[in-house]
Parts: sequence; structure tokens; C-alpha cells
Amino acid sequence: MAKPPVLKLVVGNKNYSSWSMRPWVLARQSAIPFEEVQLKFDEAGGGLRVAGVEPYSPTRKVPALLVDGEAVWDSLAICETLAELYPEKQLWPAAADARRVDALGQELPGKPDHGIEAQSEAGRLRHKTRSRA
Ligand SMILES: N[C@@H](CCC(=O)N[C@@H](CS)C(=O)NCC(=O)O)C(=O)O
Repeated sequence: MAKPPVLKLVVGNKNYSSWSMRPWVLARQSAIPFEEVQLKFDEAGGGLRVAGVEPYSPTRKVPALLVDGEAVWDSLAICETLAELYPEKQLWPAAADARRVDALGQELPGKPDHGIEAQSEAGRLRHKTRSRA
């Protein structure tokens, strides 16, 4: 990599925002350097809004990743971006069939009513794919 990008990862309360923890754990575990911006849910406003998120995230949700100042939002899009920026870290499965199953896992949890159920289905398929290898 010529010049590593400047990464700023904007997250919410770590004990509430599992979406924030996805790219945070991935980056930390993979030793990818990033600056963390920690925002808090606005308790006074019912705890649903993230106070001060506007300058970072077009969707006003966390997480958001700024790559040299350019925003990427949605936890899995951020994980994909990190995988593209750091191919040597091998963050994504090399096998095409394993990537297809991961794509299923990526799509379903984004749909509000499909959280746990979709993830277990994706987990089952992932297990099936890996046991075939
Ligand atoms: N699909 C999104 C979900 C992000 C999300 O819903 N974030 C919540 C916190 S866990 C949020 O920022 N909510 C603030 C709001 O809806 O105003 C992702 O994967 O990043």
C-alpha cells in the first residue's frame, strides 16, 4: 500500500451498539490503525438518536468510517472497505462459495425483523459450506 489512508471510525456506546462493534472489533483484532470517535446515544431524547453524529454520517447512524475524510456507513460496508484497503489481512474468505454465503449473512441482518433468525440461518449455511471443504 503506497500511503495508508487516514481512518476515523465513529461508534456509539459500546455496550449498546453491536453494529458499531462489528468494524471496531475487526479493525482492532486485525491491528488496522484508526482513530476512534466515540459518540453517545442521546438519553434525553429517548436514547435513540446519536448525539453529534451529523458531521460524520449521512444516515445519522453509527458506525461510520471516514476514509481520508470520505464517509462509508453501514457496518458491513465498512468491514468490506477495510478488507479492500488491507487485502494482506485476509479479512474476507478466499473461497468463492464461502463469500457467497457471507453475502447472504450480510443482506438479511440489515432487514429489521430478521436479526437473530437470519443470522442463525446464515450461520447454518456457513457451517454447511465449511464442513464441505
Ligand atoms: N444497518 C446499520 C445499522 C446501524 C444502526 O442502526 N445504528 C444505530 C445504533 S446501533 C443508530 O445509529 N441509531 C441512531 C438512529 O437511528 O438515529 C449498520 O449495520 O451499520
